[in-house]
Amino acid sequence: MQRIDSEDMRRLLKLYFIMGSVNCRKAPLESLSEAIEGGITLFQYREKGRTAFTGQAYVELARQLQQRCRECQVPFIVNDDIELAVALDADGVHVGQDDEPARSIRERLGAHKIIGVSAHTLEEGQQAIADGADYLGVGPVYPTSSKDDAEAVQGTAVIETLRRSGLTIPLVGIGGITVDNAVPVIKAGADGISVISAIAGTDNISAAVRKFLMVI
Ligand code: TZP
Ligand code: MG
Repeated sequence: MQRIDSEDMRRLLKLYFIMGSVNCRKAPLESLSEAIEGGITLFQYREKGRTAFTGQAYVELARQLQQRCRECQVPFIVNDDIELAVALDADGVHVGQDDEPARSIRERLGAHKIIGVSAHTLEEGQQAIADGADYLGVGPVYPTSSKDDAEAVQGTAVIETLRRSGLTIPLVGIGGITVDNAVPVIKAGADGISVISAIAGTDNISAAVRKFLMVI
């Protein structure tokens, strides 16, 4: 199978929902189901934080969420954990700068899986592209409380720098994005936005997703 086409990747990045049990107000499966009903285009399982599930519970939740994604044809991406992605035959992985490079992940996953890499500078973006990343996650655009070890807030500057430098790779903005501040991220050159709390932390998840889709 072939590597994902970049226009298909761009479409998937439009509204990329990221979540783990720690981020949810209601049951994770319910939260995901509502987000899918609202129209998210991609999902990432990111089970991190002080009270995150581990062991069997961690794997079991991944399976449940993946199953729901499969039923609804929303690709299922795993954060960081390449072993889990392989074991579940997930649609892809997302890794940070401290994780294994995209090049060796590609060797393990094969050409057809989606590989996303977090980039905070032009150099990191260029390296990820050279290593074969399918998309970049760029941020934090705005202040966020969903990532303990988040880098400095960068506004839309890094996204603009990447685009001005001629990088055309599919790219998503992340960090503190809400319905009210999403538009500048797209205007800066992102193909979509990644959101945790402004979706998982609301009471009416499907309504929040629909509002995001309307503004972007
Ligand atoms: N990487 C950079 S910021 C961030 C991650 C995972 C957290 C985004 O969460 P939120 O709640 O949408 O700010
Ligand atoms: Mg990581």
